[in-house]
Amino acid sequence: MKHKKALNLIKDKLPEKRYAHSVRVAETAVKMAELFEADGDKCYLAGILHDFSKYDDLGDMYQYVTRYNLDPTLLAFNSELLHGPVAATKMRFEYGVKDEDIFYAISSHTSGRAQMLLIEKIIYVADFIEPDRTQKGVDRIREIIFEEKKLDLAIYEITRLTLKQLLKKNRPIYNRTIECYNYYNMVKE
Ligand code: DGI
Ligand code: FE
Ligand code: FE
Ligand code: FE
Repeated sequence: MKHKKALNLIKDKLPEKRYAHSVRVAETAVKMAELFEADGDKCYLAGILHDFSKYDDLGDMYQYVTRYNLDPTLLAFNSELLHGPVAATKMRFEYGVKDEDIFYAISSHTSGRAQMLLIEKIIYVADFIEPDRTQKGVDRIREIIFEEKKLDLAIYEITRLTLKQLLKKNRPIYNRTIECYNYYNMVKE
């Protein structure tokens, strides 16, 4: 898919603020692509599309999980966790975005997972550190990326912060979030 088409697609579908967030994630991902020698075009496209399904109807999302045999344990969660896998599936089967890297990058952007692909890692991090993000710990993650250039360490720290927040709020934890935490805890150095 061309960048222009992707931009138009989300401009029509997402509220203004979410559109602007998506553009910032794409631009952050392109910066990171230079640093970590990834394909900048793919990073941009995945960044633009990553929150495509953020406001899709929840019942509709559950139907995609069943129809496309996505991980059935997703059915225990709400749109927070479903919007990545559903957006990736829609892009692949309804919009002809065949690229595997982009599929995984969109699909895992919320939970992460063990052994992510390079572009998948970049989108996971870019979503957390795009310039308008102000959450606790974000400046340290920016430093880890842009000064120390340690991608796996950044993933570990992001997953750790996310888990801390979820536990504090008594939220259920998705298996892949924990698998991501454990895996990057091991490989972070
Ligand atoms: O879509 P965004 O707001 O840009 O960000 P996101 O897709 O990375 O995260 C959406 C939310 O999902 C965020 O508040 C954290 C939450 N989340 C991440 N992992 C888990 C989770 N929520 C639950 N319940 N369980 C998880 O494992
Ligand atoms: Fe998201
Ligand atoms: Fe995220
Ligand atoms: Fe996002």
